[in-house]
Amino acid sequence: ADINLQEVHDTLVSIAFEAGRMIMAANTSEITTGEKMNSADIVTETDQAVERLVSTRVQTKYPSYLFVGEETYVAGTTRITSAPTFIVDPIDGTTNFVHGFPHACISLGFAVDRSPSVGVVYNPFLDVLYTGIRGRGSYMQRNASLEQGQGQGPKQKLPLTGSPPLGNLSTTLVAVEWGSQRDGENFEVKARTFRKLTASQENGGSMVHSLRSLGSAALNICATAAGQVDLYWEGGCYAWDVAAGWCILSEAGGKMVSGSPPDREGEGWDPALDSRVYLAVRGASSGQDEIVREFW
Ligand code: LIP
Repeated sequence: ADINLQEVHDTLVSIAFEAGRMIMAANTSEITTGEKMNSADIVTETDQAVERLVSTRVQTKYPSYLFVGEETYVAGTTRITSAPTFIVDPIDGTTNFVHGFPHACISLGFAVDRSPSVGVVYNPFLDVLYTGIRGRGSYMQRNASLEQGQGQGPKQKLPLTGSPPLGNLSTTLVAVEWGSQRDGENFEVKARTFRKLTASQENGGSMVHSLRSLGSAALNICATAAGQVDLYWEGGCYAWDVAAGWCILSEAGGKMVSGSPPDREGEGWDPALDSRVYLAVRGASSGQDEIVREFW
């Protein structure tokens, strides 16, 4: 049967606003946190409640589509198949949420044939909405939850500013994250990568303009799609961190490379098999492949 991506998009946008109200209603002084892998890997009751809300809403409307969510994912069991699948992070940026740093979002992705086909990323703290539909472009909107004529911003097509050439790595602003894994080879890869990016060229580095670490994978990808940063690299994302943003980024002419060194590009990933390393590059008339090569 034909899948109506516009309808899925509209449904996800209204769920995102509802989830956003739930996140904003949570009293940060009363947040109870739990730990997953370690003390830097936080989950709150709000993450779980928002995921229940989203899964109930989408499964009521689309009972035949699959649902994968961060809080109900089972390592080694949950797979992304070619079936139409909602891929959801109820709060991306949980650490920010817990600390009251206003940079967290709800990330609602929808994949068909493992290809990110709809993306809705909503930051309720700033009331900024990012959306994308495969083949139909991606957009950013401020004051998104307000009514038209009551202060709602226009839908701005992404990327926000034209795309000047990317140049080389040394002229880029790069978003990175430490993530929650703080030991073993994964930690070493991150530390080495950050050092290499920031060290002067005499010290064997690329000396990029700077690094930014804002605490939400999905918002980092959206910032890349918007052209506010040139690149975003992370050595430990899951499907729900990237699914929605991936669609928004590709529709903005950007590129997502997964694997290190890049083992595949574009479509078709498996959270159980991937190295979970992702490099997002903003849209540009040229130079994306060169930047990817230079990065690795
Ligand atoms: C987290 C991101 C964070 C990233 C982690 C993780 P959570 O998601 O927001 O920026 O570094 O890898 O994905 O746990 O807040 O949903």
